[in-house]
Amino acid sequence: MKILLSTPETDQGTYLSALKKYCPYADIRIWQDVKETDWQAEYALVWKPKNDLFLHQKSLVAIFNLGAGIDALEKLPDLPQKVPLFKLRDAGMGQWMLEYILYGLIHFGRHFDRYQRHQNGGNWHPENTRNLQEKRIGILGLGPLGQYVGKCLYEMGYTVVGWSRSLKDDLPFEQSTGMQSLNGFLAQSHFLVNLLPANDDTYHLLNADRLMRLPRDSVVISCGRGSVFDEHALLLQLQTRHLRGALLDVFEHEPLPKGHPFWAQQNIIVTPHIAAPTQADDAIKQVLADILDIELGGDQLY
Ligand code: OXD
Repeated sequence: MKILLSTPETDQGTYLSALKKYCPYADIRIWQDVKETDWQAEYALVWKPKNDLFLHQKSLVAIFNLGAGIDALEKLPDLPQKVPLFKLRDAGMGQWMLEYILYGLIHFGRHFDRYQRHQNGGNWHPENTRNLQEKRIGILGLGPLGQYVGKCLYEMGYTVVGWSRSLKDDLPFEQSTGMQSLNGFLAQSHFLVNLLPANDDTYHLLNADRLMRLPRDSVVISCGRGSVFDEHALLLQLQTRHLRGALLDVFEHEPLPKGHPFWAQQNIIVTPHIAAPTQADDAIKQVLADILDIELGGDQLY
């Protein structure tokens, strides 16, 4: 089996070790090291690869995106359209995402933002705190990560409502489905968690009008893709304190440019796209299970 690995922006060594561990007999190459023009891989495992990979590799049976979001890959002009593309589903990222979101819930929900300010002023000032479980957590996007996080929060006793374009089976929490229900869903979300991917349908989905629908004092936690928000509209809602605060991990342009007003906005916490890093071991196990499925003639293509 011939496997090509290309993750130029991340440590390829950890993926390579995991591949060698779980698939010791495969012919595994890193894209930069492929010198023979006739060496053609069957499977390409990639994260933000260079476009030229697809100009030279013409025998691919499947492409595996080593992340959940395929937006960067889809922008490459020579990405073959007929080769099946797989993406990571959970592969160990769900737990990381859950922890990130819990941090945002607790930071704002238990008033740690205010206690920080009180401490700066030397003030001993207990805040009036309501049970966090009475607030509604709206999960925007019910892909594998949204479903995982929603189920965990629900099982922990939180009130969860999920929104997606189509109804998902077997979820224990309430769901809102389709564009016609979006405004109603937003109006009930005291915490809005963005787990939507970047595509034409989600671009600036949360514009000024929709952000206004969120209840006063609500909190935004964004860890899907940043282009889902109109960032100017989000900033305005935070400046005017219609929104209480935001924990933002993803942005329309990354890295977030120096001088972007989000950096200095006091009720925003900026993190550099670290909510749920790909876990090399889990990712490779998922990819190899999918390859086995293909080789056995399975039809579970994603
Ligand atoms: C992903 C990401 O898509 O890390 O997996 O953003």
